[in-house]
Amino acid sequence: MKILMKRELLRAVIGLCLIALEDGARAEVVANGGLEPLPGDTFKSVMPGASYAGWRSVGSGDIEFTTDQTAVPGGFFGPMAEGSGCVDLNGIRYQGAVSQMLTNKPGVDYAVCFAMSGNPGVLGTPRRGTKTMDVTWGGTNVGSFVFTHLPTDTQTNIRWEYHKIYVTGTGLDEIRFTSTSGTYNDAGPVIDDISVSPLPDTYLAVRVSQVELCWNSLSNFTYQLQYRSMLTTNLWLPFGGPVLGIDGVICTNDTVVPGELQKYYRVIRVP
Ligand SMILES: [Ca+2]
Repeated sequence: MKILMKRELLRAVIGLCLIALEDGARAEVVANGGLEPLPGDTFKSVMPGASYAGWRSVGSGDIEFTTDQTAVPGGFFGPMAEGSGCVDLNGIRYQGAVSQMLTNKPGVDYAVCFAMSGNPGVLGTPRRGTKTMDVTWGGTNVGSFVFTHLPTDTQTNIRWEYHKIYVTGTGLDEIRFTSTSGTYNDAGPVIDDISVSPLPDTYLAVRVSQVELCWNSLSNFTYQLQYRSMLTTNLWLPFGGPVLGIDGVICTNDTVVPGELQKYYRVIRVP
């Protein structure tokens, strides 16, 4: 029951991110945003300056691709926010960073969405101090993020928090996730499920939702408003009932239904 509740919560948190991204056409701007290791690897330490699985290790310390097949005291590391792998930005030598050059469309706004957690440390040697991380886009800091541990956090009970930031493409931009967490050499902020999706263009639509139909009338006469359209096979049909003239202008309204075919009106005097 407890596991089920955790999964439900995770699904709800993931849902928040996906709903927001449904606005934009989802495109794979980022490669291996799921931070999955290469086939055959269940764990991979990547030294500064080295590249691995689409990402480059660019911090002062190494980073670790960790998976749900990475054995830790008490079981396996996880669960992941997505797939079976994630990255701990503090490998073994304090703050690391990962980066990727992203080809994008200049001037287009993008939503960057990712899941963040923290490595709570090996069972019996907790490292539950707050984990912090900066995200840069094209070298500019676009967000600083904090993950606060609960006393119950363990490496077999990873909790994820989703974040979303907005950036603008210049054609080719570096995205970088940098640990600013220096409390522990080997337990830093953990990231997973990175997506970069274009936002839809903002547009303005002008629509007429109603027309006003007015005609001049004389008392002692009765008038009948009529309409026709493709739906009436172009036959004139009454619009409302007969109306007595008032020696003045009579007006009424008709609703214009979105997508409705062209509609014609006329008014006739009835005996
Ligand atoms: Ca993953």
